[in-house]
Amino acid sequence: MVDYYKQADVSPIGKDRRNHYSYEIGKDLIGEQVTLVGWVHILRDKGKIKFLILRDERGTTQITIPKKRVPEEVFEISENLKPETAVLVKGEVVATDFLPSGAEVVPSEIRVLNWSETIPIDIVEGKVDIDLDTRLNYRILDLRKPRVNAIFRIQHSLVRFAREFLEQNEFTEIHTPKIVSAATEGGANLFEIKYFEKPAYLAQSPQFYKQLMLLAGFGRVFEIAPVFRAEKHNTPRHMNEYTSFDFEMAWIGGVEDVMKMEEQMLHHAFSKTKQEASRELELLGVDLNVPRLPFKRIKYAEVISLLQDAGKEITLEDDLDPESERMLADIFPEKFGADMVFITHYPMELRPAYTMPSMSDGGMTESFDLTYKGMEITTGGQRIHLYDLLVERFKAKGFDPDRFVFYLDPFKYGAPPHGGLGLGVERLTMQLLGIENIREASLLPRDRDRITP
Ligand code: AMO
Repeated sequence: MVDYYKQADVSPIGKDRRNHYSYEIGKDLIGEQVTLVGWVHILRDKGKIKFLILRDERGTTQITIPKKRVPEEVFEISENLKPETAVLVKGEVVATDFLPSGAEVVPSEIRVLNWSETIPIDIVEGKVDIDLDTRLNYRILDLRKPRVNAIFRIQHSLVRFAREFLEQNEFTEIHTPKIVSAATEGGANLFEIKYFEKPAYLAQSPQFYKQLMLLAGFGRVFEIAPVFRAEKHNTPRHMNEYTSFDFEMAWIGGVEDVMKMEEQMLHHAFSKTKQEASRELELLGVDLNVPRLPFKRIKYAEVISLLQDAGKEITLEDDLDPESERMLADIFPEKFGADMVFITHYPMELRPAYTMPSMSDGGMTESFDLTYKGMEITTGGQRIHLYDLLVERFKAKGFDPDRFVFYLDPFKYGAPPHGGLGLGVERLTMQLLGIENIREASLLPRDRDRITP
């Protein structure tokens, strides 16, 4: 049998198992034997003593290797280590005054689990400033940086606790097709794909299917999945694939029920993330401000007036452009003392065909966007559940109802009043952490120029 380990000049983990993470090495473990695994983060060679900063998934700790106090072979191995070598370290935790943790590890054994070639980018942050494009080319290594990794642990926490909230509130998680036959959000940014003999598209949103699942008898549903937008331009807040966090609820009294559910969900997710991801937030220097309930609500028409007052040339017929959003990032905190603001009652022209027209505000809709520090992070609203009105609105938007029979037809059979929303997971993350470019909030971003790694 080939001994692959011998061939590669490395050792197997064998029976040894990690019994601590690096960040746990502190005063309370002094005198204990520990087994750690991870990567060589930094090596400082002071001749007769070497310092190895070991990095694992949760942090770093110092392994101090004094020639006099460690077995000869341990010192020898330490001379061959290079940044990013994967190692297993066994040793004793000893006290030190030189580290904030008050403890370090003196090894009795260092085992090389895998060698690393010289890395093309620095994992140790702050050493060399490289541009985002280069970082993304080496994204797998880039993600090893503790601060970059932390972004996704925080994202995980936000999604985890938002999901937890929905589960506590009778929502069922669903998985709908991403290969679809028609646009949901209008045709402009649709990716066409080759699907045997027929044209097909990548889903822009689970919109139709999440609604249809309410008609199928699920009272409340949610889905967290990729969606695809053929945005032509590279902007700091658009990608061509992003993670859409959608929910949809039946038997609502109005759009207010949807907004209430969202604000409570985000309040829960933010509060729990503040506790559960405190180390990651601290690493990024972010003091997470849990938004106060209820979030402020303001009508679109009033937002337009506020922008006009601030000197912006804009009318009710216009969508909010990036400049408007930047202005609102200042206006909202000043006026309302809040980061989270719902903008409601958008004009019918600016909303998709499935949006419920408003009965109180003529020409407007029962819809909303949620803005966070000025940027739109969510779109939602009450949907049309009345078949005739739905067909009328499809025609008014220039869509041929015959092409949407699969969606429209079920509305003939007692569709419940309902509404819901779509939240961009990366946008939520970037706004929360103060990240400038949405690509940094995506593990492997897809944009006009990038489909690798
Ligand atoms: P909308 O198209 O506004 O609404 O999208 C919902 C949310 O998704 C995020 N988002 C994006 N994030 C990154 N890159 C993009 N190109 C991008 N486009 C949108 C934003 C936005 O608020 N079906 C409706 C939702 C609904 O009504 O339920 C929809 O998709 O955060």
